[in-house]
Amino acid sequence: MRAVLMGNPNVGKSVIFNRLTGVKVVVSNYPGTTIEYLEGIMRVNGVKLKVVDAPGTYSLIPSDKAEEVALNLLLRKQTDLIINVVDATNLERNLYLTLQLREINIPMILDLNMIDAARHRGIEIDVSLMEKLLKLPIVCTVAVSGEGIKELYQLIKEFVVGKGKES
Ligand SMILES: Nc1nc2c(ncn2[C@@H]2O[C@H](COP(=O)(O)OP(=O)(O)O)[C@@H](O)[C@H]2O)c(=O)[nH]1
Ligand SMILES: [Mg+2]
Repeated sequence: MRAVLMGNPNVGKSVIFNRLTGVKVVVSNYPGTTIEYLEGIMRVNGVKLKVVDAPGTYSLIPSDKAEEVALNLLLRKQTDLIINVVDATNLERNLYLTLQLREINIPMILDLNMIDAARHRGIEIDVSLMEKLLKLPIVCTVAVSGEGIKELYQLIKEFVVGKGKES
C-alpha cells in the first residue's frame, strides 16, 4: 500500500512525514528532474505502508516543475491514501487544493496542522461540521510537538484495516 502526503508548501508535511516513518528514508530525484521527494515506510497492523512526501503544491493544475512532480507522484502510481496536510491558520487558501484532491476519488485524510498557531490567533474551527461538509475524516495536529499524531496514526490504521477487509 502507498500513501502520499499532499499539501501547500510550508504546512508541515515533512515534519509529519518524519513522525510517521522510520529511519529508512530514501531521497530520490523525480526522473528527468532535479526535484527531490522522500519515501519512507510505516508499519500499520503488520501491513507495510509506503509513505511519500511530495513537493508542496497549490493546485492539481501544475504551474511549475515541483507541482508537476507532486501530481505525478500522486497519479503515475497506485495511490491508496492521500494525507492532505493543511495549515489551519490559512484554511481558505489551503482548502482550494483539498477540494481538488477530493474530486479524484482516492481515499483521503485531512490533517489540520499548525493547530497551535491557529489557537494562538484565536481561530476556531468546527471540525465536526467540516467533516460533514467535506465528507472526510479530519485530524488536528501540531507536527512539531507531536500533538495529534497518535490520532492521525489511528485514522491511517482504520483505513488500512478497512482496506484489508475489502479484498
Ligand atoms: N507552530 C507550528 N509550526 C510547525 C508545525 N508543523 C510544522 N511547523 C514548522 O513549519 C515549517 C515548515 O514545515 P515543513 O515540514 O518543512 O513543511 P513542508 O514544506 O510542508 O514540508 C517548519 O519550520 C516547521 O518547524 C506545527 O504544527 N506548528
Ligand atoms: Mg517538505
